[in-house]
Amino acid sequence: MYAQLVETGVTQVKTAEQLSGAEQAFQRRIDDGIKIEPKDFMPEAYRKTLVRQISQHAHSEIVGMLPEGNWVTRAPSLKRKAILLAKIQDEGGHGLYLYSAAETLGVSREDLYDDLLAGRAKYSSIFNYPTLTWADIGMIGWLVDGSAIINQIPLCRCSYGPYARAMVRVCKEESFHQRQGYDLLLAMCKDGNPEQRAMVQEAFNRWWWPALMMFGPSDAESTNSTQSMAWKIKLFSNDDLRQKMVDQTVPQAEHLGLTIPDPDLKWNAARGHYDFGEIDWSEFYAVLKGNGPCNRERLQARRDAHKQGAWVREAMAAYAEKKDARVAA
Ligand code: BYC
Repeated sequence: MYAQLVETGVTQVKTAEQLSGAEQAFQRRIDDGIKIEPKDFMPEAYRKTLVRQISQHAHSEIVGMLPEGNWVTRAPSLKRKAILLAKIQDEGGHGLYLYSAAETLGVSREDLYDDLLAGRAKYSSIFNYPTLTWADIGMIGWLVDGSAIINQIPLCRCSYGPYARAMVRVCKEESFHQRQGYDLLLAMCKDGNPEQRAMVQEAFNRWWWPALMMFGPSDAESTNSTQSMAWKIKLFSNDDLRQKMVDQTVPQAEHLGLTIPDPDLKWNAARGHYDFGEIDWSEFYAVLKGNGPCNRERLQARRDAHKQGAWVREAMAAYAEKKDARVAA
């Protein structure tokens, strides 16, 4: 992760009196639950915040294909290979819907993608971790797609129409992704041998904490949350969604017979939630700065793919030009 290119210009949330007439009317529409569409008035900072979040989200989908792609040739059966291929294709599709949603805000896909390749744009921290064993593929489905669903279901109701609508299909597909991951782990844990169960526990130990980091910094450190929540780009805070993930996942881990790698995890009857240990935020910020285990490898893989795919883009552009010329003639 590197410094983010897009400066949204938001330093603090404006009070009602500081808003212009148009901004007040805009905020009223948001408060009334009316969706904002591309041609509607929107404050520049709202537009930039959406470009930032949607493009980071799109980049995450595209970079997120890499850790799983690593196992396509080594999937243990034809059935698992077909499932994995379908899932990875879905992630590519999500990236494309999201770049399209970002384009409705007046930016170009090429510019956004150049920002990714140049290391100027962020993508989710989680994709900078390696997939060392087949159990890691299960962990991505169960924990990473599981977290993604918790984060993205509320986005189906966010204030910007094109983003909200893109999220509906994305969430349906993420649900299949989560289930295939859990199914794979169930097969290893229930029908597998002791080595396979140990492989799942070892993968769980590596993925648990990075999955919790996906939800972003704690609310106290989340620079964008207050304004994004006022604009209903975000409907829940990072910590609230993280808590939801822990509460939902602990019983699922117990069903698999796994031990949560957190000695401080315990049910708090008074709160009606699990308490859990402190996240190592120094690791999170190191990954954001580009120093995670696979940051350099991930960007290099995207750069190489872009270079190797140049002929396809050129061929398609030449074909489109030829077709246009034929129509004009
Ligand atoms: N990784 O103020 P905050 C998938 C940054 S794809 C990296 O709380 P915000 C899948 C944040 O950008 C899943 N950076 O930010 C795909 C900000 O920096 P900037 C991707 C992170 O935006 C393939 C700074 O930290 N999901 O599921 O209000 C295969 C301060 O944070 C992270 C989405 O993108 C992170 N984890 O909230 C399988 C969902 N967290 O930009 C699966 C849409 C924070 O100011 N995005 N940062 O320089 C969101 O919901 C929000 O952007 C976030 C962060 C909750 C992630």
